[in-house]
Amino acid sequence: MELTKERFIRDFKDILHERQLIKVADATSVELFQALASTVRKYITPLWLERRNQLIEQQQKTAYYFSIEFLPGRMLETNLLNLGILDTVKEGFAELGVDFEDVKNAEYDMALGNGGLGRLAAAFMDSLATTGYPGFGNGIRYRYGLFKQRIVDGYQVEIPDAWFGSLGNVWETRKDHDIVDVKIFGNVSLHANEKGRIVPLYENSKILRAVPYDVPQIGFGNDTVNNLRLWDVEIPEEHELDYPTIEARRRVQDITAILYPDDSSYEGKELRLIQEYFMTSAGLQTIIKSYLKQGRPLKDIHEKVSVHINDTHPAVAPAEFMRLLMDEYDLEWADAWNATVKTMSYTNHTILSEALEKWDAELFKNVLPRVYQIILEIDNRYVAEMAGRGLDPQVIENTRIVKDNQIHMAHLAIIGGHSINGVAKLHTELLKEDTLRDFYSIYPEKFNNKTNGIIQRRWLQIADQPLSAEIDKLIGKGWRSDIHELRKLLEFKDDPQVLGDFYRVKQEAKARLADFIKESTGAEVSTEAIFDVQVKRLHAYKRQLLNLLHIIKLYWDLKDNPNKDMVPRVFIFGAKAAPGYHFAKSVIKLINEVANLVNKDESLQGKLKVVFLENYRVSLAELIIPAADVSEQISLASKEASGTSNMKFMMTGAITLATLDGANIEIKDEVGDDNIVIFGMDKDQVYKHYARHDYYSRGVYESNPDIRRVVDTFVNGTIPNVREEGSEIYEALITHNDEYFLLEDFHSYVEAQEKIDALYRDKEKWARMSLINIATSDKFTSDDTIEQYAKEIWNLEK
Ligand code: 26Q
Repeated sequence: MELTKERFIRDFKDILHERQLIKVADATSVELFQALASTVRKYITPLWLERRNQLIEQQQKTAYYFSIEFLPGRMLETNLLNLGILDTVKEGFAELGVDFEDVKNAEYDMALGNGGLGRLAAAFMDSLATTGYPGFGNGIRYRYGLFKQRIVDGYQVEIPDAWFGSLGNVWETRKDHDIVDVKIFGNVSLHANEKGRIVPLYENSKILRAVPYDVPQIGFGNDTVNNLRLWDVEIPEEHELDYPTIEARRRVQDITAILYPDDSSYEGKELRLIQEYFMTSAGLQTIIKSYLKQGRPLKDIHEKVSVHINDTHPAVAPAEFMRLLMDEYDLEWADAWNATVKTMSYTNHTILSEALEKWDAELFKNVLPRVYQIILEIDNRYVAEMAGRGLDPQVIENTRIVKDNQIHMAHLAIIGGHSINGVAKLHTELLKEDTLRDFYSIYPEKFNNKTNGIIQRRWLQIADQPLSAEIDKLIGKGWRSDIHELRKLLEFKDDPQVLGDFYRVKQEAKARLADFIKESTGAEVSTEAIFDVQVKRLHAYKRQLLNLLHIIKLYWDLKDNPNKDMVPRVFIFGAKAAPGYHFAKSVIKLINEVANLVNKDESLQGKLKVVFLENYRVSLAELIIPAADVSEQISLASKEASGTSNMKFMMTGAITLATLDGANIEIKDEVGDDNIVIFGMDKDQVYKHYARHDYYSRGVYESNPDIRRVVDTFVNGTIPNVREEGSEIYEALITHNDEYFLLEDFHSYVEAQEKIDALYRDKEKWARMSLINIATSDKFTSDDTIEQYAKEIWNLEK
């Protein structure tokens, strides 16, 4: 949009005076933020309305992205950038004497997600608007987002995240006219109505009110505004007698109270099922209503609507859609099923078996009696159809939805939809060959890959402005709207001047992070050191512990030989552990105590520092990632579906130290073998161990004195205050046979780290690698990922 500085200043002052009754000079940064956000909203409103009208008029096919998590982080700067008014606002603020950074930092992260899956959903919202496709999000307006993490005595402490606090969420708009009801519990019996149709009769069910709050999603430079719809729950006034106690009312409010803080693990909790159904049913109901306004037949709804199921959390969608089409809108089974399968599509985000959602049939039936009946019917018809095709009975049994008294949500999503995709090449291959092999044999045409992506605007333009400015100087600003122009940087890969400038920009980012580290932890770190970073959720398969084993090895090396020739290293961690994940919490404690041990030890001459930054979140990532020299992507091969932080590090010029897992493989394909450091077993070697059952970690431990020395450190009193945690970790590695093969990959990892040390000594060579990483990172823009979803899965037009 067009905006002059003068006009902005006037609008901003008006709103500040009107809303806060205060002058600029007296306002706090929170008040300034609120006023600025309100100003932005004012600018968005006409575009938002126009978009709505345009979509209604043109009757374009629309995709709805159903996700139990959305993790946008802060939205102010992205909104300004996408509207094309970021520079104007900054200039205006300079004139008003307001520090833009302070105001920006006053915004709370919107953290309605755990990690990769939620962050990807938020990225897709931005990319849908940016590419101009009609694509809307559908999720839950949690009152508490992902917990805030504090570290106390080295332990993780969780604090509730009351993210919209007392001020409310400035970006949202409540939409009373789109309120719908959602029914749960009770009994259902089937009766014939006057037309002879079988209809369900509900008794004693509970009725919930679903209230939508819409958050605008602004496209970059195209004045397009899409919608992220988040549902809140209320008690319908006309049913208030059903909730006669404070306890009963609270149970309703609980439905949207908190985001489950588990990542990659599943627990069969009733409340979680209600959350999933609540947002799915509410979303589908409004979708059908708005489709019907077009005056087209419901049985053709798939021509105008796509519903995407982000992991299995909304996978009740096919069954609920069937229920709505048949029970509420009188469609016959065959028409309803045809429309359902053509409407639904599903993304799988993990092959870890503990993450696959399976609901206990009794629990499911109790919460969703009618949907349960429909699932049984879908399952029966599936079995009959497959038997009719002469399919191997074992394959049918493996793939059916209801078995062993459990409902397999992934199976429902695959059978009830037309597309299933993985999130990186390797991941999709593993789904086809292994996890979902039987389904692949039945429906090969449903399987496809969509490698994840990231929003380059947030990670390069916003998070790394100095680097962006440097790039502008070399290749102009075209890359800011066409990321593929980044490849032009390759022309400069042998230009010592350019490489020197890139090196300097990285050092500046490191200096900013070093200041923050000093401020938040007290640790002093030198920017001459290699900044070696691992930030992501804490999980055994991601192997933060392998990183720690290497740190302990370096500690002993330096103790043995204080003059060891090594480039100083700062190991930086950021990670939240699921509150009930004991092992992960022990690893956090150990990292912190190793930090205490090494950071204070003068004999190490500052060559080794360890920093754990608390409360890792999107806004902290924006500070940390541009400052990394080394990106640790060290999951056991086959376990990390894709990873997305790996892409962010690459884009801001870190060198990836990685296993051949997830999207690391595709990063390697882009940068070439010389510009990445790969180590460890590949997926075939891992699978061989599984097949042969021949891994014996105690054997590795006993026959390798260096490994023994490192592992023994956990239990011999070297690390202070870790008696319990140390022995737990020791047990996991030695007694419980080291589930993620840390000891097997240890030597290869140490060698890779030595290679990093050697490479870093040649500054020019390092800077060249860094430049090549940046130049080829265009491959991972989520704008392209969304183009692929839109064309290949959803069949959208612009
Ligand atoms: C399920 C049931 C009950 C409670 C919680 C959950 C739950 C919640 C979140 C299960 C899984 C998740 C999150 C999974 C996730 O983030 N997976 C990551 O997805 C990224 C985007 O595709 C990939 O890059 C990562 O590799 C993958 O780990």
